[in-house]
Amino acid sequence: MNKRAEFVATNLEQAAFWMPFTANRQFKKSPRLLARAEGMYYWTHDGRQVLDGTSGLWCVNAGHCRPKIVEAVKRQVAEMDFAPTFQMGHPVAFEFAERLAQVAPPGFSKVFFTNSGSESADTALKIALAYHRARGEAGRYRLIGRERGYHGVNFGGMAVGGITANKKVFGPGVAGVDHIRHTHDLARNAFSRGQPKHGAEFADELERLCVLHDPSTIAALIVEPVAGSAGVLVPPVGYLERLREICTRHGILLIFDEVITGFGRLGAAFASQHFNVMPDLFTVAKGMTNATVPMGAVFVKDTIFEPFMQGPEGIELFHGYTYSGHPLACAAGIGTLDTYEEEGLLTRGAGLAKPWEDALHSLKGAPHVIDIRNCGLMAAIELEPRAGQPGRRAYEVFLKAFEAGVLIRVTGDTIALSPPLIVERAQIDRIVNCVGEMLRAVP
Ligand code: PXG
Repeated sequence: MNKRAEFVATNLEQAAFWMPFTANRQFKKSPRLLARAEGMYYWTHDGRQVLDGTSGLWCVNAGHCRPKIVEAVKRQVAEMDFAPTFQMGHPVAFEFAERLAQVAPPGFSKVFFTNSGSESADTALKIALAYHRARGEAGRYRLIGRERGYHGVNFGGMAVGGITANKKVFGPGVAGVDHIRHTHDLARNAFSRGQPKHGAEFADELERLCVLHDPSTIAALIVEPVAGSAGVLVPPVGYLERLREICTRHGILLIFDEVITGFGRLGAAFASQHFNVMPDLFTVAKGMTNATVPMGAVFVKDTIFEPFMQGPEGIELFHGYTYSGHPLACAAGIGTLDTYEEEGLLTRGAGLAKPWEDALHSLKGAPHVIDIRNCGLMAAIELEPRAGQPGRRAYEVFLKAFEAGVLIRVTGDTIALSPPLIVERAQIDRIVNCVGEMLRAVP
């Protein structure tokens, strides 16, 4: 055990660290501490090896501590720690933006840097509003999200998000927000492999909101192509196409939140390419720097960028963060893209998607399982909640799997899986077998 881990392990009950999205009292009574990582594995503070079935938090797409990324960050931190990007610039930010534009779908040639997925969501919403105004349509102010959507925890993303627990104690939030319904439909779609067959018509809810509010008041719709946090909700066949069509018809901008789906998770660089449906803007974070240094971005189509450049001379968008384009994050990002490219990781998931799907669906019939969903290298196993104790059963599976050396993630009674894109077939089997064993071990 290293010294720091030892300190933390012995002093946790009174620890200063207020942990995010964590049951602090419960955790600090029996902590789970990760102290080292490499490739597909973590090691706990007491030296146990744990197979990472979740890419950290859906973000370490290339696996842990990859040499190219580590080296790039080391070099950059010694050369220039920080430089401003407000009315100043530095080469590494320009280079990384260029490299990103090269992996983006055609037409997305502009990149706005943020520091997280939450900031990316708020930035995308603000760009959408400012875009309409720049074109003389200031009356488009409404923002539409979706039930069960997750767009981070800042006020904009929280408002368009649709996870009740993340909103209910934080007041009325942003005005002019509405939501379309989610696409989860267990009755018709349980145990679908890949995209479910039923539910394209859920997209027509957007049409209904257009009638209710008048489309000329709606600025943008934001959705995750595959909802992640809400438990891997894969879009029904034809659903995204229909959203695209309705948005286009009414002049509403379509924003894809690709914070989870971006950078190879579905077997293409971005979900828009996997589903062949193009948004007007899309957000990323997580896999963008392999999570080595926090960073996010909004990709913007040329046609969205242009009106901003036609206004009066001067600052075109009054928005940005001190750390937009931070040199360390950009260096990590370049090392990340190099790693993705050298190892073909942005498309590796396409070849693994079928074995992944087959392995997962072998759990159909295992105790408690009421649905299995998969897309690319994402998956969810939904459990029947234990009577009167929602979330408890999945949480116990999580604890037992961790004890057995496999890290999984649970949200409510759904187990979510998203291994690094370097995962091997034997490791897929290990993850799935471990989950199966723990499902049989919990009441
Ligand atoms: N959009 C999407 C689609 C996300 O999944 C964010 C925005 C916010 O990103 P930041 O970097 O601000 O956290 C996310 C984050 C989980 C889980 O297991 C998911 C996220 C974060 C933590 C846990 O469901 N997604």
